[in-house]
Amino acid sequence: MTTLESETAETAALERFYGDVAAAGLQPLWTQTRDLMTPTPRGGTRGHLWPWHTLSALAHRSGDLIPIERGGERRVLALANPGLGGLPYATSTLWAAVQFLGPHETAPAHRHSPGAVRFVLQGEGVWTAVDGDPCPMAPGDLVLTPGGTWHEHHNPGDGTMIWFDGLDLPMVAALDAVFFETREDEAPNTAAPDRSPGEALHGHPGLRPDGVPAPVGRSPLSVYRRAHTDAALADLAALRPGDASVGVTFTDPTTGRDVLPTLRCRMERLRPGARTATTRTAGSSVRVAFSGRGTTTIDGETFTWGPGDMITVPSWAAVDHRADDGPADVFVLSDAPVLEALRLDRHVVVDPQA
Ligand code: GTQ
Ligand code: FE2
Repeated sequence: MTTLESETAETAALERFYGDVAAAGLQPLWTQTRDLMTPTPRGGTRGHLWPWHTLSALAHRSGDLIPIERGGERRVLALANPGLGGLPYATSTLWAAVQFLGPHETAPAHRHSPGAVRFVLQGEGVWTAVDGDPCPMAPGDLVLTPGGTWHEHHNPGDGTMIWFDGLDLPMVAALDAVFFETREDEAPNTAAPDRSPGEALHGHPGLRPDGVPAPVGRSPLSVYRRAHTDAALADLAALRPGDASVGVTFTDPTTGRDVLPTLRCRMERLRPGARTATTRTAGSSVRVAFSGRGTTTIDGETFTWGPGDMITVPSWAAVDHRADDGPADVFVLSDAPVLEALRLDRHVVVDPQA
């Protein structure tokens, strides 16, 4: 055989081999190592901003056009990250959405294995029953509906409400562990309580009530009030006048751990005029501006935000924040508890606070 003939034979053998490998339902690692074993995380999730004026306008239009019925269950518009190929996911691990509840409406009772948190943006007088515990909702409040808890949303009043929904759905779906069921016995759509029985029992810092076993595997507190978050941040900011930002993490009062096994909820207060340190964190997050205005830089791209705007931060992106004129409060949802449980958590400071 000439050299040319042997090369041709080898090429033909290789082609047959790759064809047989594919036909056998196999793929060689050696052709794709660089895409799979990236030096640092390289998912599809992009830094992106959804402005409040768009979210709120479309949420209101959904209220005019779309009834809440069984099957649809919820009037929810999900943030679809432009890097995730049309999936209704804000990041590769987090579901984020705006939910609209109109006057005298009830979103029917259901439960599911994915866990959820709600952070209220606009409206009043709405309440969510969490395993029967009626939790009032007002702007800045956080309401938990952990995986497996029955929940229904009630709006007995004449106004509308919009809140932010955060779920671990992409993670639970990746694990093929999504379960969902409905129930037909919602509570009557009566006025919201001033506070939930769960709050009366478990909402006093550092005090565990006698004779009340906490529910197993989830926080007995289903609503966290804005007044408490605000006071905690004000006290923290007063103690740390030099810091560009202070933050608190919402926790289960019985364990001190994150509110859900999969989701971390935080509130950050940015001091005007100072930039936070530029950092990279493994795991993704969604930031919901609550009050004030500012800018966030994600891998060199600057996003300017105000109240109600939502921003996705991809894993390992270099990110920093700055409030503009006055202080700014930002609610942050992340998958950090999962990375920590799996010992995948990493955090570096790229550039210290300026
Ligand atoms: O309010 O129960 O954004 O079940 C997605 C799924 C909200 C809810 C969402 C849900 C809900
Ligand atoms: Fe739900």
